[in-house]
Amino acid sequence: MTESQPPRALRAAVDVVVLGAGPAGLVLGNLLLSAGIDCVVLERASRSHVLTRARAGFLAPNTARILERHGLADGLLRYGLRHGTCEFRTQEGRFRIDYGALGEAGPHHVYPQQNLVADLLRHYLHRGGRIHFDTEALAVHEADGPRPSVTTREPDGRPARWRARYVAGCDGRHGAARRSLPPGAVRRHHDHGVTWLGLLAQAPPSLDAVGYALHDRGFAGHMARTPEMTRYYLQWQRGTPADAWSEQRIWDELDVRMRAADHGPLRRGALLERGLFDLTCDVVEPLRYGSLLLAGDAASLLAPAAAKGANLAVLEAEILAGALAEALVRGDTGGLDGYSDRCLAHIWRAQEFTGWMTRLLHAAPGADGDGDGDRDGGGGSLFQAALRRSRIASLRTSSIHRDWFAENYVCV
Ligand code: RFL
Repeated sequence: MTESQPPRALRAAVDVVVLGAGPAGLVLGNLLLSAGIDCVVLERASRSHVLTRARAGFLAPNTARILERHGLADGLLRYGLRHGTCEFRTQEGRFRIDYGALGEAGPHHVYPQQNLVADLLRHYLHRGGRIHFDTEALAVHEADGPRPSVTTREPDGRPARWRARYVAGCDGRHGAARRSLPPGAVRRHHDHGVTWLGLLAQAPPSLDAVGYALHDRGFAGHMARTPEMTRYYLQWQRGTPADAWSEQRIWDELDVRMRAADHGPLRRGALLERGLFDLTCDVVEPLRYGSLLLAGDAASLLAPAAAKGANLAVLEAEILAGALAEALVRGDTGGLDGYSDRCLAHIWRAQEFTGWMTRLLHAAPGADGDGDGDRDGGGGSLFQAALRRSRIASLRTSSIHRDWFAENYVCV
């Protein structure tokens, strides 16, 4: 804040300021409005950016149930695809797990995250919700007291301050909520040592399953998004720019790793998006600091290998909305007191499975030293490769292992 730009008059106080208009923030905003709680959502990006940001697609059965319970699932149920099968491709051949038919949970709904966000925003506005785009939260202040505030940079570039009873930090891993945590906050962080090149192809899915290909040259993945769009992933040399390869080279490499020669060609199309994702993860503990509460990626970041992040964000938003409603409507803060522990149990279970899945799909380069001196660039050491083969064999042959996989794959 500079002297030539004095803070704008204090914005009217609200019960809850929600930072971020992703799945966590918009589910929370909708549920708070339904409970009669005054809130405002502050979003750094523009409306058009928020409505076109392609990320998640696989939504778990429990996520669909939560959205349905609160009247937010119309688009998902109408346009979402159902997906209940994984196909693993290895040098020993391929096999499938019909995870949607195993266990009790059921299949995933495949629905692009930007469509879900558009639905959530439409419902939020329809319920009378207030949202400010192009408004960046800079810091959360006085979270240890009863009247926290948020300083922002408004769309015209001037600073402002918002007062609230509670602040919900749903602004992702690089947001203001994380930056405002007190010095004692713990962020447990792990780097799986693997990078993915994430691709969005304007091409129909090539198989009617999630495809996980394990190859000496590195992992490749296939995930449907819509009948016209497919996500592909390539394990990538960290440090190599995303645009280092031509489209032709990328498709040729996907063909090799997905073993198209044995299992059928991939349906090619223009690559609309390329992004690099280091497979890192972290958890902030606890998730509550007085009047500041974290949810979604702001609370915990997961590697995308097991498609859990958006699902956790929705679950945590529902739990947080219930706890805030109890506190603000009935004066009972028990739900807020237990919020962190309740969510962390889900988060650590999701982290554990995601870590297992990440180790199944790749041996991180240089992950161990088995002394054989025999390392390859993409797949890691011989020891790691042998462990992976054994894990895969167990998954292929053990019905108990497949049941375990099915339960954990869709559970949040
Ligand atoms: P989001 O969606 O990042 O939204 C946070 C919002 O906060 C805004 N923001 C700020 N606003 C105000 N002030 C600030 N200082 C701010 N800083 C940031 C941002 O602009 C943004 O609008 O977090 P949220 O709501 O917690 O949701 C989390 C999910 O987006 C994320 O976990 C998933 O996308 C992860 N993920 C997947 N999750 C699944 O459940 N299923 C999947 O299939 C799946 N696929 C994926 C994924 C993530 C991927 N990437 C990005 C690595 C596929 C990919 C490629």
